[in-house]
Amino acid sequence: MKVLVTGFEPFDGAAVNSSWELAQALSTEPGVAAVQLPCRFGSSLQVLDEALRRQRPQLVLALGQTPQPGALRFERVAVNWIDSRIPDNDGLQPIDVQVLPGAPAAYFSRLPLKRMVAAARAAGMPAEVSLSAGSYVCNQVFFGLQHRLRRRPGVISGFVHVPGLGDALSFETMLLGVRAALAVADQPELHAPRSEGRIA
Ligand code: PCA
Repeated sequence: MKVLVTGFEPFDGAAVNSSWELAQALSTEPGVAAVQLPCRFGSSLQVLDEALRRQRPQLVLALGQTPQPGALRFERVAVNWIDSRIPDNDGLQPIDVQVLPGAPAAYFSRLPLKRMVAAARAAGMPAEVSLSAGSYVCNQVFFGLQHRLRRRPGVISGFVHVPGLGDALSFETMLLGVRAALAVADQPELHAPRSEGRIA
């Protein structure tokens, strides 16, 4: 399976971005390509598009760094909304605008999140499903990724936020967790028994 893993360049004055360090480490495995995305509203999706065209991946795992410590956050939802808390690396700070005007309000991840969370935990890395990827460049990329792949249901794609390297967790532990999660990303979601019921 051809896999594309993306990570971001450092932002907000930092020297490194853990998401890019992890993406590079994952790309030593066969079939996995790593691409660095700019933390810039004006060019992140262009660079992502180029990577999708070049690699034609069957699975895309986009990574970004979160200030929230302690766990991998497997993002459930990408929203069509940007509301920047800080300027991006071009000094732009868009407030209350859509990622893609006219596109749907939100997309879900296509990753088997619960299976991946379980795999990361089994590898010793705390992990959880998250219901918000924020409203900054990570969410822009996540939304753009899901929108671009919306008519290609065979491609599995989604976004995971990872803690920074200053976190108490070692890089090795994070890498083991993300690697274990990636290894099950093409498998079906874990469903609790009787979870198929409908509401209303
Ligand atoms: N984290 C930021 C953007 C780039 C990154 O690594 C975010 O969470 O939006």
